[in-house]
Amino acid sequence: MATAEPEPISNPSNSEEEKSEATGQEVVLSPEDYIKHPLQNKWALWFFKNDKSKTWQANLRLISKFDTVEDFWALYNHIQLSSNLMSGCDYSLFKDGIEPMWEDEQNKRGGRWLITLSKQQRRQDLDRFWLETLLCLVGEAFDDHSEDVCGAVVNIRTKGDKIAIWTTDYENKEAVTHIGSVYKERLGVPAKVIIGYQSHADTATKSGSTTKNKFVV
Ligand code: MGP
Repeated sequence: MATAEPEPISNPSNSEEEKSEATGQEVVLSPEDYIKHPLQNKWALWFFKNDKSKTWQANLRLISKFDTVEDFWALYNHIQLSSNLMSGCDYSLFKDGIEPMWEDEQNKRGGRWLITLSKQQRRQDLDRFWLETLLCLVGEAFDDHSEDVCGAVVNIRTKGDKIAIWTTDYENKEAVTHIGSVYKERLGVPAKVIIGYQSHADTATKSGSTTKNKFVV
């Protein structure tokens, strides 16, 4: 990963020497002190703003990409909280190379674990659920099944906000159910509250207001 690559160091102890400004004495820096902490994947954050004069795809904008812990926090701290966005807006965080849309090759056979929030939950839960979702992604929280994760989306909507984790293949039952149960636990959703997984194919072709669940946890 380019940003995490250390400069070549001639020092055999793999540490760097630097003069302390205060004392003028040499201080030894270990790589921990000057290398940003690499993430397993590179991620891209996208923003959607509902402008009805444009197509859905034209309303989607890439904000920026990061692949270190430090750059994740720099970006997170720089942008608005989800609860401050206007209704109709989305944030999406996807692995670099996957576009946050059903049509992407990595999404078209996939689906999403959907968390639907009540209007009151915008104040109570939205921002902390979204941050926890981001941490599940960048921290690869789903063990080997993290490979199936494509990204996550938060939709800010007057009728009730939504947060979802998108995975690559709804037929990968083991991966999908593992991701769902870990995600539910990480959010602290009570056991009696059921969350559902729907395929994008069903969501994209739904006729009524609900899409049938392929899995629940
Ligand atoms: P939405 O933004 O996911 O949910 O989809 P919203 O606004 O709560 O609406 P609801 O239908 O779920 O109640 C709204 C609309 O945006 C969809 O009906 C599509 O027209 C369009 N849209 C959403 N997504 C995620 C995609 C996508 O991946 N590809 C394309 N082409 N259109 C999409």
